[in-house]
Amino acid sequence: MKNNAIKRRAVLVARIIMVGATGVLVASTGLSRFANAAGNHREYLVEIRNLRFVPEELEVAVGDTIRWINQDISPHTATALDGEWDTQELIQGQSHSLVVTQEMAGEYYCLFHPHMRGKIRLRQE
Ligand SMILES: [Cu+2]
Repeated sequence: MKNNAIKRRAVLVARIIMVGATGVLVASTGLSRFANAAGNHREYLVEIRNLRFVPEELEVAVGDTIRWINQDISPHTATALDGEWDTQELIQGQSHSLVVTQEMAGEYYCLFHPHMRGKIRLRQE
């Protein structure tokens, strides 16, 4: 009886951990923005999937961080149209973070798929 209760609790704890992990997963793929540990600056997530940047447009402030993660089988980059900044090649599951600078405002694309476009807007804070 006592053993069963302990076992049940262990299963329950395992379930909670799993739900927790799933929650994090949903949060990281479902939200484009979340506060980072550093405080004021935010971190934004752009997923690259089905040959698109999701979301396509971001409004961010200088000092925020954008993380691009490639969910596609094919490799991609996020690269400024003028080549001023670049995530380098990201294979499936890989991500790369950049701290937003004034110069990053504007359109960017994927070096391998030039029709893939994203846009960064700067928010004045
Ligand atoms: Cu691409």
